[in-house]
Amino acid sequence: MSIADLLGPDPPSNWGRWGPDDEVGSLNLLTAAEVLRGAAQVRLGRVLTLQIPIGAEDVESDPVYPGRAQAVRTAVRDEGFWRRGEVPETADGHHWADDTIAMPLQGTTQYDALGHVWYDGLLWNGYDAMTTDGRLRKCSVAAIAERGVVGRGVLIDLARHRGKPWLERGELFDHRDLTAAAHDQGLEIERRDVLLIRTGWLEYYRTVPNRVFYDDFLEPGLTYSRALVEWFQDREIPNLVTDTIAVETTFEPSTGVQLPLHSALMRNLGVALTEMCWLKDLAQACQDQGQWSFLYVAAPLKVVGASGAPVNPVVVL
Ligand code: UVW
Repeated sequence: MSIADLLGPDPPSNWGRWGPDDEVGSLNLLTAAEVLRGAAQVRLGRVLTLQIPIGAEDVESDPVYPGRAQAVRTAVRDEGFWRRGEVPETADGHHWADDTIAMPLQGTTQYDALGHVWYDGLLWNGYDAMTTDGRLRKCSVAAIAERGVVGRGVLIDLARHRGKPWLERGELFDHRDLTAAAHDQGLEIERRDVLLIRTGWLEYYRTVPNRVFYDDFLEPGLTYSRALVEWFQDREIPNLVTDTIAVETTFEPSTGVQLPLHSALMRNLGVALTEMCWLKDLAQACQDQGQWSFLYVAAPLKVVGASGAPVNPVVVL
């Protein structure tokens, strides 16, 4: 089955809602009033960062979607260059360290650009898919980066709700589970909340060898139903943030369609997707504080024309 068949001829859509030139979609919902609503959640002034490290030495590799390369950071200047006589001594004795990095822009915690996925030759807001040829001339990640993302964030801890350290391979949940988990946590998911969901999947990643993690790769997560997409549209969720590599379960179980929510939420509703966030420490902090809402602040790197870019989101409790 094709993705167009799965989503149907009249899928829930926000195309045109913010005009014909819009490139940031549902992030338009994060108005100044939403920024203030986010700031009003701050009680302790406690700051947490959600990016996973690039090139961590205590894991076998950085998590990436199968087929993507690892980040390679290379020192191009350090003390070794001078000690080995590979570079001339400076007149003033000043030494330094410099690096380069080569990596997929989706190879760590990152925002997908709204132009990252499409079907039927059209991307978000009806732009022609050929606007992606060579570089994204519409809906690149730079549009999200220029705007920034600030609002009230809420964390739904699905792993905690299900009484396990992490969800299992391919384990599914939907909007009803999110509501039930929020209820458990004494939290109400409000209109225009930035929605963070913890599955524990990156924590699982750190406990097993890569060959086990990537064998028959199938992430846990949300999966497509029209009711789920309507729930996102009704609640005007501007941004979905998870601790999995690709936000949703890898294949829709009844059709085998790969990552349909990328299209249903991002292409059709303009919901920004943020992947591979480290949510364990945030979950612990929220539990300790008995408060699951906070100020959420993020801006990916301004990579012109790119389909996504690394980000280190900041949460303030
Ligand atoms: C894919 O597009 C496969 O995944 P992601 O959204 O992680 O970039």
